[in-house]
Amino acid sequence: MADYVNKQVIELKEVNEENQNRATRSVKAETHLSDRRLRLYRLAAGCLGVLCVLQVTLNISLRLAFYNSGNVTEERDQLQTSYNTLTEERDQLQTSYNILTEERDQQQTSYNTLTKERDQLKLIYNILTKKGEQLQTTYNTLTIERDQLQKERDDLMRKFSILKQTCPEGWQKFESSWYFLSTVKKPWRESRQDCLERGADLVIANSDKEQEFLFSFNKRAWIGLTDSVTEGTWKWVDGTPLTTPSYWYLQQPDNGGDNPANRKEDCVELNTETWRPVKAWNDLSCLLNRYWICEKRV
Ligand SMILES: [Ca+2]
Ligand SMILES: [Ca+2]
Repeated sequence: MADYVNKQVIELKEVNEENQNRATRSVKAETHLSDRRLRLYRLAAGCLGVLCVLQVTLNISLRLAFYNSGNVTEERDQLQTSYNTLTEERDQLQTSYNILTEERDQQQTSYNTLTKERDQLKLIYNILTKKGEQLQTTYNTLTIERDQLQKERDDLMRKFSILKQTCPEGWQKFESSWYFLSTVKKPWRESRQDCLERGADLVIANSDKEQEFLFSFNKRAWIGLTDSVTEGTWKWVDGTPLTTPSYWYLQQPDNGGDNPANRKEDCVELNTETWRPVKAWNDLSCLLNRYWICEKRV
């Protein structure tokens, strides 16, 4: 570019020198021309020089514009390339963003569905747990009722079995036992021995009804109660202590009272002098002879 400008300047100088030479030659050749014409020539030469300067300036400007235009185009192309690259990357990013957004929405939908299913399962679990507890309670209740029914059935079967059995001769049946009233009188120990030989023992009164039944024999008879081991501690012949109910007569047991003739009283008879069945026991000397009542549970 600089070379081109220098070249143009040189050409301009050459043109000016040529014009000056021509003017000199014209002055020499035409010295006779008038001053007016000389001034016209000089004016024309000056104009021509100005035109040459303008042309050179125009050429330089055009070259500069062209050169600049070339740089701009290259930069524009680079910018266009960068723009295209960025646009392509932006589109790829947009596509990735859209895919990720769609996947996120799908994950969110799956999460919501799983959460809903979990809540439903939890609700079902709670309902089943409650029903299980109710069933357990019902089962426990039914188990208790079943055990009670089995016990009642066993009792009924036992009573039915007793009812089917026939009393041996001389025995009487009352509820779940057989009873034997002796026809002779003996001391308490011999009386008990007789019962044992019959596969029974002296009677044990467990209830008002049984006591009333024994009283109905209307005999002064031994029962299976004694304090012969420890005075004042009454025990049945099966070893159980006397608890309620007890059916002592008035002021009994008295172990003979203050009368030494009564001796020690460690065995119990039924007193038929009273009119109250549940107030009929009297302690008496075991050596005295009395009827006796045997009892055999069946
Ligand atoms: Ca006594
Ligand atoms: Ca007495």
